[in-house]
Amino acid sequence: MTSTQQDVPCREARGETEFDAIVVGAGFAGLYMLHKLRELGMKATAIERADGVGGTWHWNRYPGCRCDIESLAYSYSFSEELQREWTWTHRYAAQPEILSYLNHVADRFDLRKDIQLSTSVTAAHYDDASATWAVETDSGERLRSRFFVMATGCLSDRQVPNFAGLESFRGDWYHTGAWPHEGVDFTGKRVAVIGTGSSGIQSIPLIAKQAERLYVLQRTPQFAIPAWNGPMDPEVMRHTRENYADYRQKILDSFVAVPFETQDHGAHEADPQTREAVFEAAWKDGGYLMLLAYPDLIFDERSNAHVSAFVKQKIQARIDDASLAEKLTPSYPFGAKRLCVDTDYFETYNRDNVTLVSLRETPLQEIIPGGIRTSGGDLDVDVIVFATGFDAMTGALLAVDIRGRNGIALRDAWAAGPKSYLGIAVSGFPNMFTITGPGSPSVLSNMVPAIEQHVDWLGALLTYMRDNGFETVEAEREPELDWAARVDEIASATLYPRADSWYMGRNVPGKVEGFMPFAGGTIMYREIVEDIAARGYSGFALDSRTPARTVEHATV
Ligand code: FAD
Ligand code: N01
Repeated sequence: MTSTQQDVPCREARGETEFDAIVVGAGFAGLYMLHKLRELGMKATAIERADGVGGTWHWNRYPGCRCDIESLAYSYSFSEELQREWTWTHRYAAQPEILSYLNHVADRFDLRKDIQLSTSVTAAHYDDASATWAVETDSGERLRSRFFVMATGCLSDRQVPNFAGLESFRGDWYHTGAWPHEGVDFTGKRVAVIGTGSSGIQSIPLIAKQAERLYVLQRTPQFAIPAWNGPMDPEVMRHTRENYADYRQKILDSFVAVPFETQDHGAHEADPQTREAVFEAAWKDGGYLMLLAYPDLIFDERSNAHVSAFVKQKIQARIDDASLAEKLTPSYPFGAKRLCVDTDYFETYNRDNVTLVSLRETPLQEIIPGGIRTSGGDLDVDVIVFATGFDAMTGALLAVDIRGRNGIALRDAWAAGPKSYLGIAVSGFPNMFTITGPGSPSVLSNMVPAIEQHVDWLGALLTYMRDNGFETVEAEREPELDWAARVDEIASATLYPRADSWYMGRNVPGKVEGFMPFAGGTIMYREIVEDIAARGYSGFALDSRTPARTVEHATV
């Protein structure tokens, strides 16, 4: 048995059904949350649907999958030993390397013995009398805990569009977010990739190299910046390792938790030559940070027009055929959809075996046994790859039947869109927490520091409760509504609402629209939540009532 396999029987079989805390998910968030709860002396368990730890990095094994935040920054900071002993081999590590890192974390901190794999949490109901959560899984287990933490991921509820006829398809189909562990051999195959977001853009160049023919079905063109990925410079690795404290401080001091120095004025204020030089330097550096070349690019229409024009011209220069280049050029504000980071994406369209199918011109009508029918004709294919994304931020939370005080369902509480205090807690749902939930910076920042910040903040809250004899904590309604209004207000000062993005919930038919993350940046967010903590967790109701229950294991 390898260290990645499950080596413990289920909790119920071991007679363990009562916990101080149950964590759902074993990705970056679930693993660190479990570790933190253990540090606090709690009896905790994590429950994970997958048959291994790693979350995103367990599920997304498509060709080309890698991070788009540099690995030195996209990694945990909570353990000095961990960051000193790990060596990243590339500027942007590929999925297998990030997965090995997370497996290493699970082993190094001996987390596996408290992780139940291959198990989905299906329901969690709060019982007011005992102030506990009753948690059910798809294996029929019934567990109980005082605290309930959803670490289920912002991008884990994958979406296969409801195309007519998919069941009739004779070939194979895959979603990038549930890629077979053994890989897929496209040699000699005619392949269609539907979707040109980050997953499509990473996988398309590699699939094109292997497949006999590739059709890319594009609904919306995307902005992508080259990664210029390459092996990690050993000197950079060594220097960072020896100065991690400084490096992590730069992360804390940055707007999106990635070390970067931006300009001190807006792009539209700069003279054209300087602006061009700044954009050129950001382009040469590559990646997501292009969006931060000036601080106002996502806030100011004029500045955004400058960067959009610059990047569009760069995109067009990468494609030989001018009319094809036009079809591949986005028309919404730069960065308003999640910016993609690519390796050879646009050049792929210069290959003879690649055809772009614009679904705006020739809409997809149905899947047929031999392929895909569009209004422009049939595409004969052997394999369909759905790079069609996720029901982001709320999908995995609402997939569980969560009921709070008085049986209120989270699905009902959020019927008009998610309302959450700080993206961490929801009124009516005591002792329940969401790591990087809607209303926190989460997906607008480097996610690993965002996760660590939430887990650390929760660790401090739980310690405060223990020290002051509080049994329950619950977000109050008014502060929650005020926070939601603030999230909306900041979002409306940005250009994000101008694109049909998953940030806005517009990628899922029928989903309530609204900008979900907190767009004020990680520095402002951290200051707010730390201030709230310093004021005795204002906006939270803390209750010291001893509930009518037998607490066998509770140590907080
Ligand atoms: P996840 O890693 O999604 O883990 C959640 C886990 O919860 C999953 O394993 C899931 O199976 C489990 N789960 C969900 N519901 C249930 C249930 N009901 N019962 C049991 N288990 C459940 N972010 C960045 O900042 N930088 C990047 O470069 C980056 N690259 C990405 C690349 C890809 C392909 C994708 C899809 C996302 C990327 N992200 C990136 C975002 C990424 O999701 C986060 O960085 C991070 O990995 C999230 O960790 P998590 O633990 O919060 O969630
Ligand atoms: O998903 P997406 P993703 N018919 O939603 C199209 C992170 N990530 O998996 O734009 C036809 O971005 C859809 O079209 P449109 C990152 O945060 C990071 O690619 O909605 N097309 C779009 O083109 C990212 O943002 C990396 O018009 C349909 C595509 O499918 C997030 O995860 C790598 C359709 C979906 O793009 C999600 O990325 C991967 C339909 N019915 C993921 N429905 C890194 O690089 C959807 N589409 C680190």
